[in-house]
Amino acid sequence: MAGLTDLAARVDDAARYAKAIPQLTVGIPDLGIDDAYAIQALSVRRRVDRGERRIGVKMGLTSRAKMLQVGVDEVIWGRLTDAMLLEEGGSLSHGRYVHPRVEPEVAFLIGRPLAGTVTALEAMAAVAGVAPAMEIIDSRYEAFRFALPDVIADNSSSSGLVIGSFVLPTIDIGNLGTVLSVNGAVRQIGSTAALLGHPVRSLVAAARMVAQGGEQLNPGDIVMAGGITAAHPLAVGEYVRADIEGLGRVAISVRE
Ligand code: 0L1
Ligand code: MG
Repeated sequence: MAGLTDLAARVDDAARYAKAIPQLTVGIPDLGIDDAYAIQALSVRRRVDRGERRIGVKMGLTSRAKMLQVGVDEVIWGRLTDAMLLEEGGSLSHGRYVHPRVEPEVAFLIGRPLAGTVTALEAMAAVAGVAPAMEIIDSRYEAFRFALPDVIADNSSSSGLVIGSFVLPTIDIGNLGTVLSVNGAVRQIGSTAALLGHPVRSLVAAARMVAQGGEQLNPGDIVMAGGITAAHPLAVGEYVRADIEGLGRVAISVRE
């Protein structure tokens, strides 16, 4: 089997140059989850070595529907860097990605250190703000197909994020109606309850999983809580907007 460092370079290059690669598990069918997270960490370290700054984490497969789709009963996580931030109301270049998709999310802004096994109450007490958000996911694997270790190694498909205005976490975010529209037409509807019943459960999982990786959530970190609806495949010329009841809206356009 190729070394973990080589595999990290493979997924990092695929993301950097927007060139799809075969699934790692095709060549390495017994690639394990721990090795997959090690590849992810090494690939993000390459980005940090190029000058990117870590700004938080994304949680993935946080809805039962997505878990069933992939055949797992555990969420996954990935690392966010400043190079992935997209300006709210701005545009993204489709050509920078392999086959990008967008999904509406809730973003948490961490105000106090958080790690390990925590209750929902403790997790919310560490939150300084909540915001409407969208994640750009882009599998670096051909045809957007992967097994669980593949997607974990590929930074859990995370590629970009658009964050709206943070508000104080005083509103109940447990069941907020969410609409994803494209060029003014509704494409997806859902509720924040799709995120494990309540988005805070995603934050609880984030605290546990980063601690398993020897890390913690720090003040100023962003935690993307997961896709509220199915992801929408992006096309050039689209104007995509997510509206989350009571939280606000966030939008982006797609250029070549
Ligand atoms: O953010 C997500 O839930 C996506 C995680 C990876 C699966 C996918 O790329 O659809
Ligand atoms: Mg997501």
